[in-house]
Amino acid sequence: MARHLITSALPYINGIKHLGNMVGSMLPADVYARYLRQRGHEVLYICATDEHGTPAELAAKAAGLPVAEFCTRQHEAQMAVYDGFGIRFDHFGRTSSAQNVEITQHFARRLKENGFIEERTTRQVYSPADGRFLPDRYIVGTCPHCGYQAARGDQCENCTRVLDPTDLLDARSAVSGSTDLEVRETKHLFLLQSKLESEVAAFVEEHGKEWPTLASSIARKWLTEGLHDRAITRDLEWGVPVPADVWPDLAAEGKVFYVWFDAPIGYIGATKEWADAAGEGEERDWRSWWYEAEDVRYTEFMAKDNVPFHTVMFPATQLGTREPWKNVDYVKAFNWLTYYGGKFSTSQNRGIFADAALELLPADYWRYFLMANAPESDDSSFSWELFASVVNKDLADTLGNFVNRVLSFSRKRFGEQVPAGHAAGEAEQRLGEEIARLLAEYEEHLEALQFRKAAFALRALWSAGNSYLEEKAPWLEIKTDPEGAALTLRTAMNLIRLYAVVSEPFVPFSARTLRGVFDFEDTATWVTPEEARALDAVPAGTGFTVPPVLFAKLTEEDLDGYRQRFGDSGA
Ligand code: B3M
Ligand code: ZN
Repeated sequence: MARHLITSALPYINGIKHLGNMVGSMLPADVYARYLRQRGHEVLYICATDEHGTPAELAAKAAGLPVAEFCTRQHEAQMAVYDGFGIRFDHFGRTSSAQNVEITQHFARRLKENGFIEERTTRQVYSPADGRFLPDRYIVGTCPHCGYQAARGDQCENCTRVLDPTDLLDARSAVSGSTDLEVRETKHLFLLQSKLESEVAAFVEEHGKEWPTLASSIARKWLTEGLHDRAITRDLEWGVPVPADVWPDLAAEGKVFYVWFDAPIGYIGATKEWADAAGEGEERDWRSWWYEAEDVRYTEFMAKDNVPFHTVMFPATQLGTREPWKNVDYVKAFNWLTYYGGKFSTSQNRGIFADAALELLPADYWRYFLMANAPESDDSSFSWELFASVVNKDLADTLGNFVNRVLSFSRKRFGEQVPAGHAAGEAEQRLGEEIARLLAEYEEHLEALQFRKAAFALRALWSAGNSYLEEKAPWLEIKTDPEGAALTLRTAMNLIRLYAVVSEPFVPFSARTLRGVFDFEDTATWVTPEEARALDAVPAGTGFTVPPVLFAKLTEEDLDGYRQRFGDSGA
């Protein structure tokens, strides 16, 4: 059996992520990791905060905090939210860790030794008042196209045109506001991706066949446009320093690596953090997951804008070391989740952020809705109306109500133990076949990382229980054939136990509640279609309790409140 390495794109440190970020990275990764663990695979799910770059420095400045302090706080805050969502990382690290600094510098050294990094002279804006070179984003001014006064040197936020700092009118430093700016020569390191182009193309050719079209087409498009050499250093205070033993001049000038150079290496860095955090007597070998790791299957999760970096730039970086680093095997990419068809926007208070979502409703509501509507083959749109209908129908009616109806009725008529009744008959036989078939489908979709289809199959499993109950109608059976009613309820309770086990990847909190319903030692981590067919794992006589309502229905009033608070259009 292969060992599974799973990573989700590293969330940027500058703020709490919104639901669109969750559904394109951490959430599906967690569903997949949970599923594989339940199937008995060895899984390592690694993530981290992506902490370097100008946005981090600027956000820290805006918060009035030293950048290291800002990142520490934000890292904790993000971790708490992911925990609330039930995201079970094996480790949630930081790209600013000592481990990542060490490995990033190692990569740079190897790339230099192999002739893939070169020092080049470039011309860049220097601010004497700040005593430093300014990255493009640190220069603000008036957009020459639309007149927007706070345009940044790389792009105008208002008209979205890409700019060069020298295009700006009344250019000034974002750090000090000084308008005394000059253009000076400076040196930067360039990654010679052009030299690695054919190797990367061969890599994409070989592995991309298996990827979803979204990922492979973006990778191919980038390759067709040609791999250009790329500056991989910046003039920032916060970042992985250029190693002084190799580039003493650049190190003395305080150059650091570009955030997209050290961020993917951060997957490896965070794995080393995980190993270094091992407890007494615990064996954790980070290298075995990344170096000469032929038995490892590596799956990455990300939104589509991150695909070029993961399928082209990071593989180029890894290949250029001439060391046997583990490359990605499968790239699961996602389109955008929109809010009523528009972009999520923090500044315009539109859309839902992960912390606010959890204040509103428990994690399982979001997890199930988001995965059942994941933007896999196309963008998908969030609306409160759709959300409420999914929660009310699938979660409250189909799963929640089934559980409560069965358990409450049985308790009322037969007491607090699973009733005995007749042996299974023809209806139970048919139900068993149906359940086995749906479960096989569910497994198949999860194996293929088809999350919408998997959620659909899971809902069909829940629905099958409802149909069976309607068909047998134990509330009528009880009048004429109490033993028959007992059989129906016993069978329905076995369905509840099956749901408890197999729903975990999507709704782990509710699954745990369901597991607690029956007073029996349930050591199964999964139920296969063959095992499910008999529906007799929970024997008659087993004690049970009726849990509180699993999912509350959302009312029109609730929706009005949400729409008011979060806005109700993408405009
Ligand atoms: N932090 C991009 C983003 O937040 C970036 C991903 C890094 S993955 C190595 O969208
Ligand atoms: Zn503009």
